[in-house]
Amino acid sequence: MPTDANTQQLTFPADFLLGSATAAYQIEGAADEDGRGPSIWDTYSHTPGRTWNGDTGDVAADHYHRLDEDLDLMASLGLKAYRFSIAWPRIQPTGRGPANPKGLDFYSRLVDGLLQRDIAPVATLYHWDLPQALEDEGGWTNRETAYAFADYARAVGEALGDRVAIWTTLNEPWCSAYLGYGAGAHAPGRSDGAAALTAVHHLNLAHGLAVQQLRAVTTNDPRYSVTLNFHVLRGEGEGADEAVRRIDALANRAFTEPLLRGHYPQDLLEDTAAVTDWAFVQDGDLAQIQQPLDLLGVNYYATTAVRLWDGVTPRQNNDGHKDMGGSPWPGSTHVEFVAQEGPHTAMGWNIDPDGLEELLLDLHTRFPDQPLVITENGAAFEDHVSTGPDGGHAVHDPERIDYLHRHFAAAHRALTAGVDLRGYFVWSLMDNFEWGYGYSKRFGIVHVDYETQRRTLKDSALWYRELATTGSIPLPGTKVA
Ligand code: IFM
Repeated sequence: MPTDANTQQLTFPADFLLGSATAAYQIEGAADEDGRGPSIWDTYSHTPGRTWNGDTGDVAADHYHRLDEDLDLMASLGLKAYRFSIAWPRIQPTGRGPANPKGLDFYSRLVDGLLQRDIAPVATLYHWDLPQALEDEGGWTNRETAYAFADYARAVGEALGDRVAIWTTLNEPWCSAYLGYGAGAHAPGRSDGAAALTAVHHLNLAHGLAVQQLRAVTTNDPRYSVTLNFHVLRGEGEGADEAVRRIDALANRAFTEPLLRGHYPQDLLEDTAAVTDWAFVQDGDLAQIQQPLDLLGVNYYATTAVRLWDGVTPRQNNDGHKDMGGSPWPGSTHVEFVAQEGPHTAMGWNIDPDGLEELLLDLHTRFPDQPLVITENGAAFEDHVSTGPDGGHAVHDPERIDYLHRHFAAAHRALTAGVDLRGYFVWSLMDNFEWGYGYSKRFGIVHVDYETQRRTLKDSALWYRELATTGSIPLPGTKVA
């Protein structure tokens, strides 16, 4: 039973989007089929030592070949919306040039299949799989990549812009920039703080340009959004406020301020002055970046504890990301990331539903007119498949149900307090390639047997089906099977 379970019925509004999310490279497989070009994640995952066990997304959950089966699965769970990402290298194998009809056709079939099942299509244009050819020209450190992204957005908008309900330009640009170019923990695996900050700006610019291109070609009056992975910070010790301020600037305000307010925070520019002079920000860029957004996507999993490092004791680096030697925090070696007490998921991330409520309330206070949507929340745990006497399979995952229950209740509290929250997408629909952790971490509410590709509904999927179909968080003890 959830540890702080509500005993009162908590119901979401009738039009609240109860959905689930995935990303192209994590589930599709079919890495070199139908004209798809290589992405930075193909290169990175095929480089020895980069991912757990040398795992790659070559096959993943084979979703590319199991589209209809997976669509039926979503319908069987009663999902109101499905958040997926489009693989840029399927559409433009080298990141430029004419759109590949077979690539577009796959996503067109996906969107049609969702609409046929009354599931709202929520499309993300970029969930980290940059065409390798663009990386060869500098990737996100090259300003031209932002313009190439705008062209790609237009091509996808022209093909799907009569049917997609919500467009999201970027997923977690923090990860693309800092983990990809600063920490080396994500593709393309670079460890250069100046490159990371340059990437931050070019990703922000790409977002603004893409929104404008989409608006110019879509015909069904969709909503536009971007998804950020906010860092909810807990300061510790002397200088806690300074540690929090500094990491908040890098992690959160480096995106919210330009995207929603049209400027970079002065303290961010000053904190990173020894790393870069920000000369890559050109006149007029911020006006391009600040586009009105219908929804701000919020990804939340855990909180982050920080304190100023004393420079003597070994520096703690528990920031929740695979340590590949580089730092995702340019100019911040005097801040350390402290381990937190309490329960953790299989990722080693602490479980703190209050952090989600705080985040939603804080965003609502800072951006009162900005509707929000939780575009990712979920947890990895050690799952085991059991076989019943009738040969049927099951995965009993009470910890995941507990995690989801408590986070949904936290979101409901925020909603009740007046936050304009429009939906909640569970990460993830199915087990998938967890980036540097390969297939060692399972976030799905649907279990995937990677040998056979058999899908098994975990108990959490049955629990979520009850929530999605009734609109109410199942009361503890509710029979959902
Ligand atoms: O799997 C990822 C996803 O691709 C982006 N957000 C966090 C998830 C869990 O790490």
